[in-house]
Amino acid sequence: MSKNKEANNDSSLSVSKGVESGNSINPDSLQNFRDRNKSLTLSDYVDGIRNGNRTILSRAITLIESTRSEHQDLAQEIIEQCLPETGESIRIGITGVPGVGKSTFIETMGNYITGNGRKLAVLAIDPSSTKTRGSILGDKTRMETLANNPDAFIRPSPTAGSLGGVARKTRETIYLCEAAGYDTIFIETVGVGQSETAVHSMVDFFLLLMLAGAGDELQGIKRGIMEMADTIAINKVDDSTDKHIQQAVREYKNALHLYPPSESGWEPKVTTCSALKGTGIEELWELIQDYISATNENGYFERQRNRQAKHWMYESINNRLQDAFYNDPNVKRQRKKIERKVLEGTISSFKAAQKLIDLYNK
Ligand SMILES: Nc1nc2c(ncn2[C@@H]2O[C@H](COP(=O)(O)OP(=O)(O)OP(=O)(O)O)[C@@H](O)[C@H]2O)c(=O)[nH]1
Ligand SMILES: [Mg+2]
Repeated sequence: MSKNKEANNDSSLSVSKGVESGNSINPDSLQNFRDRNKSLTLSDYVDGIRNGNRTILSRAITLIESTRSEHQDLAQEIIEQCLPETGESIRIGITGVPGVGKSTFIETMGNYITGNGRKLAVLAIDPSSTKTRGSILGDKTRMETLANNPDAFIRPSPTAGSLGGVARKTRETIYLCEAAGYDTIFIETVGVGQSETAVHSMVDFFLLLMLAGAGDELQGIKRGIMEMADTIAINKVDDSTDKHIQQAVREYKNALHLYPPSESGWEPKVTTCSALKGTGIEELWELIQDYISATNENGYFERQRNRQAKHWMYESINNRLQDAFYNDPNVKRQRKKIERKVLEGTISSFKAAQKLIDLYNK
């Protein structure tokens, strides 16, 4: 040390050197923060997704969900480029009335299969979320261990838009998750309305969770939903020696026999599980594997996927035309006025529709 500096140390203006401290910001979070905020190019998105970067995957899904047309266009480009990496997963729909245990089940099954080396993406179609905004957010806390599982990715349902719009976005999100390396996709929905039909048209296997000891009328499950089920799992069977359970299994089996045999050649099964205790989960997963191999062998798996792809082409057309129509400035300006005339009875519904469509076509 030079004499000068030594002398300086005695000055009241001297600055003590201090101890070198470690980096107080976790470099990973810093990278995350940068990923979250910098604007990304098309190839940033595609590379990020292919490398399984969750932050970039989330951002791409946000583009899918955006109503802005430049976001939509970019999202379509990303999906297009990711397409070669898609299709290799097993897509499973999970439904059941509120409180049956869907979230608990997904958490338990999700941790079980990721423990066996699978990578899981959990998506949701929640028709109620338009009103309550973020009801699945509560779900995310109910799926706490899964939310922190590095092999699982949970995405809440998009909250804005019609069921058709939300379903299309979920369908597109499946592609991105597959390209990001998720080989198992769970799509959760509440078993009360039409959203099951939308989910059914995007999954390979449809699982219906039910309870024992309550008639299906009581459980609010529509007949059509039971007919779509590849398996009914009776949840909350914490004690499998319970006699009532065997009775419930028989009843559900009988109910399923009333439907015509499915084109898949698969006879729908009835199983029991306890999502809380984790029993019956492994057996159910094996059942799903059996279904996948059986339908792969007889060609149904591929046939169904093709049919779904075609279905979603037409759904997308309807959906996009609808979006374009309602977002058209002329239509936006006149719609309420013309609607009022219909309510006043000064113009017929059909004439009103024609007027608006003419405005759109201008
Ligand atoms: N005893 C028992 N309770 C369970 C089981 N599975 C879920 N539950 C409980 O049932 C309640 C509802 O479970 P959720 O997983 O939130 O049900 P959900 O179907 O996701 O409900 P919504 O999100 O409202 O549609 C919770 O208190 C769970 O702890 C089970 O196997 N046994
Ligand atoms: Mg739930």
